[in-house]
Amino acid sequence: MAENVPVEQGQDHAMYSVILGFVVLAVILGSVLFVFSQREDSDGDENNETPTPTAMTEPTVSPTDVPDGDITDVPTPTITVEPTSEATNEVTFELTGQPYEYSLNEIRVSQGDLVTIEFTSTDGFHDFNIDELGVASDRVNTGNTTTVQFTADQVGTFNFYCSVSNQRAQGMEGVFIVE
Ligand SMILES: [Cu+2]
Repeated sequence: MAENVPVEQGQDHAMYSVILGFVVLAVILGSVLFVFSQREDSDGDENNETPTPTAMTEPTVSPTDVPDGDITDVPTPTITVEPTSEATNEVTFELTGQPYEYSLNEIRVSQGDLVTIEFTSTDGFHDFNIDELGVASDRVNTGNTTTVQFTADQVGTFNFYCSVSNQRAQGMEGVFIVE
């Protein structure tokens, strides 16, 4: 009779082992299936995402960089070459006026000169004008100076004169020659 107890216990152990085996198998199978399903999902996602950024990146970079570089490089050397402004010759005359004459009767320049007239009244109210060249200075009184600047763009002999009252008729004029 003493043998019955261990036999029943052994059968119980066997039953537990079988159940445990099924549970372990179920867990392993479930894990394997889960891993496979995860891989399929992740592979699908990667395949869908990969071509999209690649396709967008390549056309954006290539056309933007290449034309900008070509357009920028071409005009820059053209602008850098600028030795054309050397031709301007600047000449300055200091001129005074008094009743009824200027300190100079004749002023002579070359065509294209940039002319500056610094005109000072030493006595009375005077100005400096050349109608043909569009020159008309401010009127200045005794001790004051005014400056006019213009380009002698046309060849010829012109009169400069004072426009105050009848001072030109009284002799306040001169000759401005562009040659
Ligand atoms: Cu005058």
